[in-house]
Amino acid sequence: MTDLSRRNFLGAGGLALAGASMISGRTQAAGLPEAPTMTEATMQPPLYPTSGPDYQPVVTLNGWTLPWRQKGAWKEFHLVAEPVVRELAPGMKAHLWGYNGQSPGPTIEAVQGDKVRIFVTNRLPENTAVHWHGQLLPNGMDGVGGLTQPHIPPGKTFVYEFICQKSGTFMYHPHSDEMVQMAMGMMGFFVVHPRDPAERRVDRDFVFLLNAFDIEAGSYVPKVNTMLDFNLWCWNSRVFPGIDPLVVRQGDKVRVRFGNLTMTNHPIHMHGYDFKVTGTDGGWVPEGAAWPEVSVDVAVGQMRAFEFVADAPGDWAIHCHKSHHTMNAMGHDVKTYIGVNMNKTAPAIKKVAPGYMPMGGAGMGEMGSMEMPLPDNTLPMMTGFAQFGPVEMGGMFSVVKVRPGLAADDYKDPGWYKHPEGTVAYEWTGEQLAEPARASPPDSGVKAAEFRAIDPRKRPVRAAGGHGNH
Ligand SMILES: [Cu+2]
Repeated sequence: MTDLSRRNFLGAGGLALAGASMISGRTQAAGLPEAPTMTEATMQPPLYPTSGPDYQPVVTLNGWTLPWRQKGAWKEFHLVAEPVVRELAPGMKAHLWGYNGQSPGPTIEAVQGDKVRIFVTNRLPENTAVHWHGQLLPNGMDGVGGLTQPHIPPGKTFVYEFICQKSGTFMYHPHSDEMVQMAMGMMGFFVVHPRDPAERRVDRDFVFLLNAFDIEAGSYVPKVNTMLDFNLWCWNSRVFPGIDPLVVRQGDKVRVRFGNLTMTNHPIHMHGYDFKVTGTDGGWVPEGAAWPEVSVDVAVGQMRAFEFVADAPGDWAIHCHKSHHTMNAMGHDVKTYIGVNMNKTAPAIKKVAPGYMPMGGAGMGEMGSMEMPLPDNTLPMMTGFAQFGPVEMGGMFSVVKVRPGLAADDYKDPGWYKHPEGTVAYEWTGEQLAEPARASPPDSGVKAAEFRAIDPRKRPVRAAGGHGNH
């Protein structure tokens, strides 16, 4: 495709596509809209509409919005299902399946009442089909292979046509060899904006999908039959510290939307604010009924949206509150060594397992600052550094960075928050403090200093009657 015809195509999508150079075109058979592709894993600028009703576009964490072509009354999109390489965070790439060069696929944005025509080309080695999760549409457009349509064979293109009947938050994903294709990363976000741009208007609107992979240390391809014990908990197929910050101008009205295509629920918790849950699977929550929360649980297959006014500047953590979901692969299958003196044990283990590193005799926090030898293409389980030291996180964790005076479309990482003097927790160096009152614990027969991870049933048997607790 020539530069000129590409410009014509992008004209439908918008001038604001500053990252256009990163979108490489593909020549399609006559009549098909271009299927742009993206390989950059960083968040692309919002794609403003240049035709049709106005709206405030969303930004996709570590992702992008699929440009479309207006053809008569129809907005035409082109998805290509294909194998992709996705960097999960610097230091690890995964061999996945996705759409248009990436997992997840691009976000689709439309307006309530839009007629959308979505071409889906299958470049996978097996059949696929796309389900438009949450959309109200004719049964035959619902994308359930075998049930509502024939599966799309490799090499073929199918067309989906429907009217976006209501605004809200939706997803798309395969309904054909579904477990394998979702375990391989096939999914995308779908946002339908209200017809009236003043309705539910916000200044910044962030979207991401929750997804999970099970990739063994040192390997690239997810295990596709894992049911629960995934080891990489992702937002848009990225893990901390690879997940973009949510950059916000102080005073902005902000919406965060997410959909859950993992196999478990995720209580998403944001620090520093309470927020209102304004959107669920079925649509918008009436304003008077929106619940105040600081965490919102999102079940398997659900979508949620919450909103807040960003009045408090700072670097506010946002994360899943299941603590093993803020850890990367190496955090799984680690034995508990609290209280164990590894100085004695480690040399013995090192003899049989060279390169072995003792973990966590005093908790695992020390892991956050350690450079431990890892297999290639493997992320540390706890990682990331900020201005005060190691963050000791991984997985589903990012930072909402609220700053005064940003430009309306400035999503660049502003660096770490400069705290006003006297507003950071500090070490006490004054006079010795009196001992605080404390509860006296029941006697378990072990002194606190000797708490360790041993099975009490395996302790030597005491002589009968020899224990004060009886
Ligand atoms: Cu979680």
